[in-house]
This record gives sequence, structure tokens and C-alpha cells, in this order.
Amino acid sequence: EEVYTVSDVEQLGEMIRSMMIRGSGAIGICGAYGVFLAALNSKGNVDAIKEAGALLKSTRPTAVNLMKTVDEMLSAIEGSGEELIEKIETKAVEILKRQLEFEYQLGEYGAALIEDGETIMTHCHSGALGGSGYGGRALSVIRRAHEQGKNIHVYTCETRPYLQGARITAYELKKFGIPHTLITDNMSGFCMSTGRIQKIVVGSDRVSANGDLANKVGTYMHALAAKEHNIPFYTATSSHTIDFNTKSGDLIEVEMRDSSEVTQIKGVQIAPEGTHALYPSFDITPNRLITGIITEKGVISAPYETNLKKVVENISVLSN
Ligand code: RUB
Repeated sequence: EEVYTVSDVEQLGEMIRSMMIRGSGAIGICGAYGVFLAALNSKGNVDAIKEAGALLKSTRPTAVNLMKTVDEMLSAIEGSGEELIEKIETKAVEILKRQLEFEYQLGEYGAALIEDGETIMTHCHSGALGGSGYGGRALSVIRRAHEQGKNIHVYTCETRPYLQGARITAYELKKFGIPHTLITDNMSGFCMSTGRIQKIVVGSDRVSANGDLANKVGTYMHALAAKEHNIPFYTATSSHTIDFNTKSGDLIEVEMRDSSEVTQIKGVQIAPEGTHALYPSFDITPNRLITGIITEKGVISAPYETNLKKVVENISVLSN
């Protein structure tokens, strides 16, 4: 874990774009503090703050937290000078606290779904370094179940091409003392068909109004295999990641990244020079493959179109 100092929003934006900072929760928090940084640097110049907000929002198009958080920060603009800066700082702190609370709370609801002795598979990294501290979303569920004394095991998918599962999730599972096994993404079908996995919990970058889910590419194929093997498939996410402005998953913009991120690993070319590779950073899992959406308000199940709205509006339709 290294510490970096960020002095301006351009630098922060580049860190998000290049995925030095990544994961929906983490980039949301960076969006909040990025707006605060712009307020400090510009001494409360509203145009400069708005420009910084636009820059931050343009860095990663799929994760809706970033957009929503920046908009929430911009809506806190009021007054001028020191007063304005103070208002913006208060808002950023409020957003961070809220996210921490949500992560802990959803961990509690999600952990209730996990039985003693189960093996849970996760994909990519939805964890402490990605979220704001307690455990991101998927890892907060797993961590809470472990803390409750449940004897669990985790299969973490490597997550080609950026290897978040191998590099970050495995690191955090080790740090929390949670027994785990690393598999490459193409082993999940084998593991499911041989009875090695009882539940799947992944994070999410955006949930559309009908419950379709955008998460790290590969999530969809795991969900398809889970359906075939009757393995419950959950996403752990805060209600903030539900995007009611996007009706269904096919309308979510999937970020396409550079071919070289697939043809090279840490700068080492692994495919013949000139090979073109495709790199959709996310894929869409349709709501029919999702057993439940774990949020800070409880676990939401189908029909998502009505239940997501009701839950966010505090009408109880929760399954636990
Ligand atoms: C990260 C990813 C994570 C979600 C949720 O993709 O798909 O599952 O962002 O994470 P990338 P969290 O590495 O491309 O940002 O629960 O930590 O917000």
C-alpha cells in the first residue's frame, strides 16, 4: 500500500483514467474530494470547480457513483470564498461517512445470506482498497461473514486483463485472514460444476432501473454458469449505484479501453506485435440471472423494476 500526494484535479483525473485509483466506491470518493481540491486550488472559483467536476466525470463512463457524487458535490456550491470552500468540504466528509456506513450495513445484510462452511466466488475487486475502508461492497459481505465466525472460503477470479482479483482481492483476503483460492476466470465453470462454489457475490459499477448490472467484464459469464448450476448470484452495492435514469442494461455505456492493456502485461508484450485486442472494461448481467441485490437497506429481489424503486423510497419489500 503506497501513499501518493495529489496536488490538482488533472493529476487526480489521470490517476482515475489510468486505473491507479479504481473501483466504483473509490472513484466516487475521489470525485467528492476532487471537487473539494478544485475548490481549494481555485480559492472557491465556481467556474473552475464546475470545470473540475466535468473533468472528473469524464474519466470513467460506466461507474455511476462518480457522476452522482460529483453532481451532489456541485449542488453543494453556495456562497463564495471561504464559506463556499467550507460547504464543499462538509459535503465531501458527509459523502465519505455515508459510504462507510452503507458498506458496513450492506455487509451485515449480505453476511446473513452466507451459511457456515460455504465457499463464495467473487470477481474483480470490490473491497477495502476500492471502497472507503470497511470492505468495498462484495468484500464487506465476505468480511462480515468471516467476522461473525462463519467458516468460509473464497474463490477469487484473477480478472484478466488488469488482474484486480489476483493483485488486490487476494491481497485483502490474506490481510483479513480469510481462507481463499485464486482461480483464472475461465476456471469458474469447472469450479461450479464440481460443487466447489455455493454462492457468488460481486460488486457493481451501475445497476439500471430494471436491475440489470454493469460490473467488471467476465461477470456475465459467471452469472450464466451460476444459473445452469443453481448457484445463487448476488451483487453487493449501495443504493447510490442504482441509476434510475437508465432504464435497462443495454443503455449503460460500457467503457472500452486500449488494446495494449490486453496485449501486454506490465509492459511485457504477450501477443504478436500488431495484434488487435478488444477490451470492454465491463459487461452487463441481465436481471433474470441475479438472485438478489444486497444494499444498505437490505437484500432486494425480483421484480427489480418495482422493488428497487420501492426500497429507495423506503417501502419495505426486502427479503431479510
Ligand atoms: C471495478 C469493478 C468492481 C466495482 C465495484 O472495475 O468492476 O466490481 O467497481 O467495486 P475497475 P466497489 O477495476 O475497472 O474500476 O464495491 O469497490 O465499489
